[in-house]
Amino acid sequence: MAAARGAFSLREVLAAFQTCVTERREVLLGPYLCGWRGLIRFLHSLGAIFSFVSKDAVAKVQIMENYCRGEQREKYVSLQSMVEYELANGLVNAQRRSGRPDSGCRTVLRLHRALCWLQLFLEGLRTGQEDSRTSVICTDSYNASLATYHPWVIRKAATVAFCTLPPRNTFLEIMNVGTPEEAVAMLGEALPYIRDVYGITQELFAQHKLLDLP
Ligand code: 1PZ
Repeated sequence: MAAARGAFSLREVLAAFQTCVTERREVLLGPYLCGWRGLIRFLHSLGAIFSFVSKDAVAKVQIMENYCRGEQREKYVSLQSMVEYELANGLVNAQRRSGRPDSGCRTVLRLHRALCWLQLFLEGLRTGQEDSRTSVICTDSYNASLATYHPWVIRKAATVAFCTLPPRNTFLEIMNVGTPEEAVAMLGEALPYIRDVYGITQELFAQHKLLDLP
């Protein structure tokens, strides 16, 4: 049904994060970016008021896709190989707007911080009361994560946009996973994988002191 309407399900999007982690606990960039592309598509369905968010997310995913297709593509197979390569070649600590392109590490760090928000937000949705407000869940998870890194004007714009989010049950329905109950069950299955990707990335970046890249 969903496919017939040209809609797509958040189930497949979240499943991309499931396939990110290899047996050796490496995070593969291919499925990681696929997951992000899907999230951005979903974000489009929430309306133009979120276009300032999706523009930035698209720009960051594009930077990473270019690395993954570029001359050094074999260095950009996993987050681990990327970190090793960029650090070994002094590509990481360049000041922004120094004329040097944004590194993969600083770009992934932005997506990684957003993944923290996503995790909190989806967990909030999953465990929320039926009549709880999506905008409140979203604002709380944003304030507990991403907001720390954003200037006032972005925090303000984000807070305004969050107010347009539909009620929790409607939101669960537009995820196109089935009934709200089915969506909640899917979140319960998918969230541990997202948490895993987040945890591995956090540890990797902490280990190499990459959590504050400008
Ligand atoms: C369900 C509702 C979705 C709401 C999305 C919540 C996230 C709000 C984030 C607003 C930030 C957008 C504006 C751009 C900010 C950039 O300055 C920062 C830092 O990058 P830099 O300037 O250092 O290059 N960018 C970010 O923090 C990355 C934000 C990515 C947000 C992706 C959201 C994906 C939403 C998925 C929806 C299910």
